[in-house]
Amino acid sequence: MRKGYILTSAIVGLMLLLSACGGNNTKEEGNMADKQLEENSNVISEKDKEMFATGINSEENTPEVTPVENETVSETEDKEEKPIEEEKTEVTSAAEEEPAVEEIVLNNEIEERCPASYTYTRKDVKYGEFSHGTYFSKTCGMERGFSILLPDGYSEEKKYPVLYLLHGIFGNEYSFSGDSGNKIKEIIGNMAADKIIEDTILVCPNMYATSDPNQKPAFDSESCLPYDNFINDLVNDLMPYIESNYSVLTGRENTYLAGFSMGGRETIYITLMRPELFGYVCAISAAPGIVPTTDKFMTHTGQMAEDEMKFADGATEPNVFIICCGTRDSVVGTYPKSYHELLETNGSKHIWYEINGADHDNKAIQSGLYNLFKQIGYDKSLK
Ligand code: FER
Repeated sequence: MRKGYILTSAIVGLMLLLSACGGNNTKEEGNMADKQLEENSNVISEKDKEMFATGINSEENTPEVTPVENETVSETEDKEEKPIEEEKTEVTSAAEEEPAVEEIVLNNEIEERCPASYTYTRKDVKYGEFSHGTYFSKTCGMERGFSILLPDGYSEEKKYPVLYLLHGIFGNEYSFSGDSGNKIKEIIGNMAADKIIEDTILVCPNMYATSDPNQKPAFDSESCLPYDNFINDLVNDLMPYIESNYSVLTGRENTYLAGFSMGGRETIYITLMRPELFGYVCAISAAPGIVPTTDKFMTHTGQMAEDEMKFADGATEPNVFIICCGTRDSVVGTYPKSYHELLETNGSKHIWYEINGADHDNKAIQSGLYNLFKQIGYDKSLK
């Protein structure tokens, strides 16, 4: 019996794992990106592949789905295994139970973990829906896509702040919207429901700003250039498009920027280059390459020299500039910490924190976004 149970569990576990990994590939482009990854790199482990772009970490995700395995135990199973039934009831009800809404004291303290009551799908909260749009990019000379999450009840009568959220390497505009495991929809909706933030629009661009439709990302300098070119597409094409086609509040107080990994790296770069545009910023698990270095993937020529990694003298700096990373990040390691140290040495104000036990994964993404919104809420409550 035990063998049968283990085998069934293993098969179901494998199926769940595969479907979780497929979550970020709902569109053809996502699959293409994975294919490209296979073709372009022979140094990346299977585990690393899953985590690029979206922060899906199958090892971290697996325990969350294990309770379902128990449901596959056949009725002919040995009676001695009865405790499994109890476990099942217990785990299922625990999974369904809505976490108590924690009494939120709105202060500016960083919390390592996003509380469960913010990642949870609450029955009394209506969440926004993602949709897809396109804009003409003068920078790239072509039509490009973005995903947008409008709050429930979005109305032209109101105006909303906007968060631009940048994906990881090999990602695209579907990387965040295609992964329900990141709980971004829930975090933004729950924090707005609790009045920590205003109803906020989320825009997820395609960060690969190339003018050659055949160019694809890879771990070499030339293939990474389009990521560094995204600053031009964002500022000159996407932001003006969003601002004239959606009901948004403009100006740095209402324009936020965040990104994960490669998106975190570009978040820091864009913030240092154009600090007057973004009032609230968070770079999560930022990838190497802002300054020259060689890591396990490639040699980076760097976007700037180490002593240039700072805000220009007299620049308007963001009200909040967070840099964070998991303590167990297996992809970018201590690069985010080195960015913090460089900024500190160069006298550029920011908040640095580590997420204990988090890898290059959704836990880090949830923590970064939660803390960004909390800091926004606190900062705006003082005004
Ligand atoms: C690198 C290490 C990590 C790199 C990019 C990454 C371009 C990005 C990882 C991700 O986006 O998940 O050396 O070089």
